[in-house]
Amino acid sequence: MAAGLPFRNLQRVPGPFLTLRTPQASPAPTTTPTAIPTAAVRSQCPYCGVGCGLEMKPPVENGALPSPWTARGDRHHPSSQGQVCVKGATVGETLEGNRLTTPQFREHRDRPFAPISWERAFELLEAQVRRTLAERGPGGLAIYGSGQFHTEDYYVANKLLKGALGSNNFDANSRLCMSSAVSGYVRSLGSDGPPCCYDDLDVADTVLLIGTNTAECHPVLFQRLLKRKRKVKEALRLVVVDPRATATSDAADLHLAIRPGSDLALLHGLGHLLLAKGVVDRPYVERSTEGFEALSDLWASWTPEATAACCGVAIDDLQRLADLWAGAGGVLSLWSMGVNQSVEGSATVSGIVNLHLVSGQFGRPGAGPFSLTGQPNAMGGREAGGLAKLLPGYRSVTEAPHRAEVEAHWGLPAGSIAPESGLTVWGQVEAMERGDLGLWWVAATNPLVSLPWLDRVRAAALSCPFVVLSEAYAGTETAEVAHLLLPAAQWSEKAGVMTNSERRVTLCPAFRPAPGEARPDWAIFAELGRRLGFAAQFPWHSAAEVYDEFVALTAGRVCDMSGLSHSLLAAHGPQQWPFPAGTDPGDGAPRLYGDGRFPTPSGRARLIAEGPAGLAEPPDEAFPLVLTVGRYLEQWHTMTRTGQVPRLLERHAEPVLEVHPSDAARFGLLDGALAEVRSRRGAVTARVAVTERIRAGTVFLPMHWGRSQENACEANRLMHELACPISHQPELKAAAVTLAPVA
Ligand SMILES: Nc1nc2c(c(=O)[nH]1)N[C@H]1C(S)=C(S)[C@@H](COP(=O)(O)OP(=O)(O)OC[C@H]3O[C@@H](n4cnc5c(=O)[nH]c(N)nc54)[C@H](O)[C@@H]3O)O[C@H]1N2
Ligand SMILES: Nc1nc2c(c(=O)[nH]1)N[C@H]1C(S)=C(S)[C@@H](COP(=O)(O)OP(=O)(O)OC[C@H]3O[C@@H](n4cnc5c(=O)[nH]c(N)nc54)[C@H](O)[C@@H]3O)O[C@H]1N2
Ligand code: SF4
Ligand SMILES: [Mo]
Repeated sequence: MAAGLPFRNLQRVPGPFLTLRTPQASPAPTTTPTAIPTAAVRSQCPYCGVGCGLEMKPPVENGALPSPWTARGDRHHPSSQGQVCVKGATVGETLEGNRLTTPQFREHRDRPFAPISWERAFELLEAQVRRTLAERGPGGLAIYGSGQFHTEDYYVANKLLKGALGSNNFDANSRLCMSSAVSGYVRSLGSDGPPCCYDDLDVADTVLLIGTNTAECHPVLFQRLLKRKRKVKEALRLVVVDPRATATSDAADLHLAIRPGSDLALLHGLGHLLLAKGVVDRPYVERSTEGFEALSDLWASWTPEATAACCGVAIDDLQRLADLWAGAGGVLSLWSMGVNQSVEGSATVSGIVNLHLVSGQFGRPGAGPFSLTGQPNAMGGREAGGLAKLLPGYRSVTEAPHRAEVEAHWGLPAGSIAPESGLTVWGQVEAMERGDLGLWWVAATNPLVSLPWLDRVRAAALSCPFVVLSEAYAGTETAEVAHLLLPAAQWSEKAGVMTNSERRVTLCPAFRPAPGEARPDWAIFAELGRRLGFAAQFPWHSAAEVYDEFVALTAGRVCDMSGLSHSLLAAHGPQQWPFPAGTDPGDGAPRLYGDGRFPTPSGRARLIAEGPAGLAEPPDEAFPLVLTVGRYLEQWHTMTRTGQVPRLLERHAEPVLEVHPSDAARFGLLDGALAEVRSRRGAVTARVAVTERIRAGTVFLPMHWGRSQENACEANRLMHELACPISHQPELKAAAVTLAPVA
């Protein structure tokens, strides 16, 4: 083993950490259970950020093959009250098939993988980390993780990379998903953390659903709204803003089919009309906000005429929207990727928050700006510091006091954590192109389907000297570019904690054995940490111990969870944060900022006045249409799990390109025939559905079918990488394309 680590940042890291020490004996690597429980087990659904409670029933042996674990809604889970959708209900059928069961390695990408031992896998990892540090320094290491990690996985990965190894190049697929919501909340309110809760859905009287197909992507929340609406139609008004008609807009009182990328203009235009109606909570604005003057000047310029022209909607519809907002006792805004995945995502999130603050629709039941998180633990990732600029407890690597607090907690010398933001995932791709990365470690995400501009990502990854993939399943698209595959124990096989959209934390217990030699992600990161000489930093024997260390670091922060532990969650069920030490079970806060005080230097929320700039790649003569990419109810992302359940493929057996009749006529396309969709970056072929449900000039593809699927249609070969300059979230909802019939 190499005796020293010649290249750790010599100025920054004094003392013993310059030399990596001899490997230490390791605690048992996994927490997977040996005995299968006989009674039902409670957990959180591992799919979307609604975070429904599931009750998992063990297999029954009836002579033949044992049945899979079966799932049903957990009536005791406060977030979902017994409800589930088709994905949650079928999760038991996805757990066994097609799993990765041993580490595998190949030296060259043109060779097949060969199974290796964990011992050998760690030798390879350790050697590559040491080589990279020696040749390129900490900046040559990068990890790309996922909102499907448990909080413990996130915490340990970040401690390893940002703490022990001195590289902030940890990013997660939340970059593609929630980072505009994070930066929007931080800029407007001073901190991340959605201020609302699901009970607000039961008391709001107008709900604005902007850039979200809630019916398909957060179905249990949508059913909760529909149930109320069915009882008393007038009790609840739904407004949907989406360039497509969707299952969500089908239930709406008002659907604004805006031009893609024009949301910010719409919000400012709504502000204009609210000002004109005098819907301004003056005392609140004066006491609790700053920046009103600049915002009202900006709103003044967004007349109904200007707004309608920019958004491509009728002035009457704008007026109706303003009337609904003005007349409502409680307005709740829900949003998701149609807002976040935009070059002006952060400004648009703040645009939503602005309207709530100014009109007094904030901080009380049934009112507020409520970001719907995508993944089951996107929230936990934010809490644990799972983006390139973050540290645990909603801290930032660029704040010296934050670094010092975390270094002290981690038992690392001052200066161990680098003071600059690390590489975002697209920054990691560009770093590979430049030859700057010696190790790209992808875990719990499938970027060879989900990142934009896939041909470029593939070439970049293939040029990287060492790509590691921690995966639960075999044969994913990203495995094609990897050297080393690490089999991951997944949800149900490892204990861990997830936080859902309403800040509710649920313990997900381990109740099935992991297949083969699969290990929990956190245990893999911790083992490597010990082998690199950081035995004191990675000492845990269980996820519960990891969690205890993490929550202690949140004390006094907005996301204070210092009163939580695995044992408390096991005994008392899911809890909402803030939950400081000493909080009684059930006494977490349903809402934030009800007192009108905000964690900004002035204690006031900031009204952000930024005008819209439009799409990064607007349509033009050569590429006259806007392609938007989204989801189907029955499929989860890149289909590694849901693609295994035949029932889930019934409604959409293949991806379908939605085209408006006028565009179909213009490009000579017939319903049911094949079309080529071409952008500046590549082309794919898809089956056409001619439908009035999409706005003319816009076409839609689902994101799910990557190139390993039978009906492959890699939508993201077409997408560009241009991103919001504040959140660095790419504009995954819009690229300019053209169409042609395929013979
Ligand atoms: N069934 C299912 N549910 C899921 C997931 C899944 O894969 N499958 N994934 C989860 C994850 S990680 C996420 S992030 C969420 C995503 O949840 P959503 O954001 O609701 O889902 P999408 O289909 O990506 O996009 C939502 C809508 O944005 C619209 N849109 C496109 N461009 C614009 C625009 O410029 N403005 C506006 N206002 N709307 C626009 C699209 O037409 C689409 O209907 O879903 C979560 N839930
Ligand atoms: N054009 C376009 N592109 C998009 C989007 C869009 O709307 N439009 N949406 C974006 C968004 S919001 C998201 S969230 C991403 C999602 O994109 P991805 O994150 O790439 O999608 P998943 O299929 O969920 O990938 C998760 C992987 O982790 C594996 N896995 C599951 N559990 C575990 C575990 O415990 N440990 C490990 N190591 N592996 C595990 C699964 O098998 C799967 O391969 O896509 C983004 N891409
Ligand atoms: S709504 Fe989301 S969390 Fe609930 S069961 Fe469906 S996929 Fe799971
Ligand atoms: Mo997402």
